[in-house]
Amino acid sequence: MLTLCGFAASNYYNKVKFALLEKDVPFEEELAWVGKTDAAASPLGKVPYIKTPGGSLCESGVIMEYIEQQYPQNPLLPADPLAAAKVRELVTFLELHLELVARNLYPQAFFGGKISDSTKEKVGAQLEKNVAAFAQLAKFSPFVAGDQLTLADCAAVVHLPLVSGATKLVYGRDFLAELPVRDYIKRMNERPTMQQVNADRKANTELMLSRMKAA
Ligand SMILES: N[C@@H](CCC(=O)N[C@@H](CS)C(=O)NCC(=O)O)C(=O)O
Repeated sequence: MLTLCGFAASNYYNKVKFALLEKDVPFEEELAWVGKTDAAASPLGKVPYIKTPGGSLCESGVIMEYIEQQYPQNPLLPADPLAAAKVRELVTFLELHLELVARNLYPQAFFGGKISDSTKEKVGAQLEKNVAAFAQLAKFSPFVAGDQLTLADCAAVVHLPLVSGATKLVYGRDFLAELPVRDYIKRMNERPTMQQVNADRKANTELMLSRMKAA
C-alpha cells in the first residue's frame, strides 16, 4: 500500500492526491505538517512525499510519473511518445513557468506581507511572458492537453487557481483572464475526485489556521 504524506491544504499534495484518486490507486494518507516531515523521505522538508514498500520518494512531478508507471490503470499519459511528451511540456510550464514565478507574489497575496515594487514589476513582466507562452500550448478542449484527462490536468487544477488569485490580489487583474480557466476549473470541480480533494483541503486549511492561532 502506498502512503501519501503531507497535508491537504497543500496544492502540491493535492496534485498527487488527485492523480491517485483519478487512477483509482489505493492509498493511505499520513498527516505531516511542514517542520514535521520525515527528513530521510524528504530531504528539503517539503510535502508531499510518498512511502512505498520499496522506499520513499519526494517531488510531486516525479511522484506522479512513478505512480503512472507503477499503476498503468486509468492512464494519465497518452501511449504515443510525442503526445506524452506534450503533456509533460504542459506540466513543466505549469510548475516552472507559472507556479514558481507566481510564488514570489504569495507573501503579499496570501500571507499578509509586502513585496517590493521591483519584485512586483519583475514578476509581473515574467508572468505576462510565461502566460502568453502557456496559452499557445494549452488546449482546454475540454482538458488542458486535449480530449483526455492527463497529468497536465493534475497540475493545472492546483496551480492555475493560485496564479489567478495571486495576480488578482497583487495587480488587481487576473493574468489568466484571457484563458478559459474559470470554466475549466468549474468543470473539473464537478468531478467526484476533485470534490473529495476540495473538501479535504477545506477541512485541513481550517485545522491549519486553528493551529496557527493557538501557537
Ligand atoms: N517542488 C516541490 C514543491 C513542494 C512544496 O513547495 N511544498 C510546500 C507546501 S505547498 C512545502 O513543503 N513548503 C515548505 C518548504 O518549502 O519548506 C514539489 O513539487 O513537490
